[in-house]
Amino acid sequence: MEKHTVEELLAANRGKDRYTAPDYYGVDDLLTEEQKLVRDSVRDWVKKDLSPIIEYHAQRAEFPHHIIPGLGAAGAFGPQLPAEYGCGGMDYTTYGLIMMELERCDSGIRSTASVQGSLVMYPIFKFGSEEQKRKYLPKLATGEMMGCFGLTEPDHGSNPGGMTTNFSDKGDHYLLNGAKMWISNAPFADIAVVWAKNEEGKIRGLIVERGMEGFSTPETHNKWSLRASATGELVFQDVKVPKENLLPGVEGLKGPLTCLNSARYGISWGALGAAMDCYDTALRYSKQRIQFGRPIAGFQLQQKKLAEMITEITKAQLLVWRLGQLMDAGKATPAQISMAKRNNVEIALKIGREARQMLGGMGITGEYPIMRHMMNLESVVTYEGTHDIHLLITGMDVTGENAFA
Ligand code: TGC
Ligand code: FAD
Repeated sequence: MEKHTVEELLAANRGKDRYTAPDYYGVDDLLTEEQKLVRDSVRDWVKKDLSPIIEYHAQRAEFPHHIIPGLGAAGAFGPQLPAEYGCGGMDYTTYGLIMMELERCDSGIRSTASVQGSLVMYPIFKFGSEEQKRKYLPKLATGEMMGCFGLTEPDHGSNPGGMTTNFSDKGDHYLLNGAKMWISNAPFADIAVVWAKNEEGKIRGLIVERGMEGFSTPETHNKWSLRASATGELVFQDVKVPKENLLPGVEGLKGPLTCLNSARYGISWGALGAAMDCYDTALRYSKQRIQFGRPIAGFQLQQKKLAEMITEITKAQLLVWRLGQLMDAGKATPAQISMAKRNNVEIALKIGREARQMLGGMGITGEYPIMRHMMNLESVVTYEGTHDIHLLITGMDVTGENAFA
């Protein structure tokens, strides 16, 4: 693919994004003016600065580094965390709306934001010392510093409790050894929040900084999914981690899983955004595409697809709106979050596939976003707990029987 500058891409593609958000049940009326204001400003930023460049970067499998300050200014990094640490000070519904607008454009960009906000900033805020919060959070909020989250290992994905990455106490520092795999943002992150076992086998969180000797972040190539997001490994070979980099506030698997609640919540909104974009694209196309002398929107089979898509989107919008209320009230359970993540990613995948067919051959090209959404969603259905794992969490919640034990 021919190389282009950002300026060339913006000049060629600005104004082409004609997204109109579907809102069949007037869910907008349930939002506050402030929530709508933030949502609309992120939507405008996406149309102006992200949509024009995203396809190019996805095709080239390159993360668009130049957007980081824009994401920070749009409030995408830790909007739900307190303003006293330079964060957004907003509610969880607003956080969800921001993730929805980003993933409407591309799941990989939402990934970057949800890792930063929910998996790096959130654990530092929730489990970090006051010094750690003051040192890292303001810079992470603007994007001056970027982070990643290391939980998954080559041999421990769905079962993170089996992790083997470990650290030992060497008096004035810890010595960290092991490896993490499939880590979003790893290739460029300045810091990594890493979950590892201590000498007693207890899981703790450590903040590992780029540049520490023995720490490397090789990039994972040849992905057909999330191509605009950078994924990599975290390799630790006798890394000396200062003692002040241990997160003091939590011990055990509940540490990383608590962070996942926040990130999975954001994904439930985000995946819905991708579904809404697929529907909106297919609806517009169906009104313009003429076959057999009339717009394909007039054929009953195409109407069935669109009617079923908007029905699922409307149900999913109501689901996340209610979940946002529960999050803001501090009442959302992990199982409720699992249900929303699983449902909304599943409907997004199905809607993507149907929408792709409605565009016929054009649906497989980069002229339209649908195929990119479909491929991205194949990662989203797997990360942050697979489709199966979330089903088993719901199963355990309703029956009281633990299928993992
Ligand atoms: P189990 O024995 O059930 O629980 C261990 C401890 O954790 C507590 N707990 C939770 N706490 C907070 N939130 C939750 N959601 C929690 N779930 C469990 C639990 O109460 C217990 O606490 P305690 O005090 O008794 O010790 O754990 P298990 O080993 O049986 O595993 C349970 C299972 C399978 C549900 C869990 O491990 C799981 O969710 N597996 C999926 C792994 C996963 O989601 N990995 C995600 C990696 S990060 C990622 O994918 C980022 S992609 C980001 C992007 O690019 O956007
Ligand atoms: P496995 O756990 O090996 O699962 C394989 C299959 O077995 C799945 O279908 C699963 O549902 C099924 N399965 C497993 N256990 C059970 C069971 N008990 N019952 C029934 N079925 C079961 N991780 C991070 O820590 N940080 C990141 O930033 C991050 N980013 C990622 C980015 C991308 C693009 C991808 C693809 C992954 C990322 N991950 C990250 C890892 C992700 O969380 C894991 O891939 C995921 O948790 C699944 O683990 P696994 O791939 O090892 O699959």
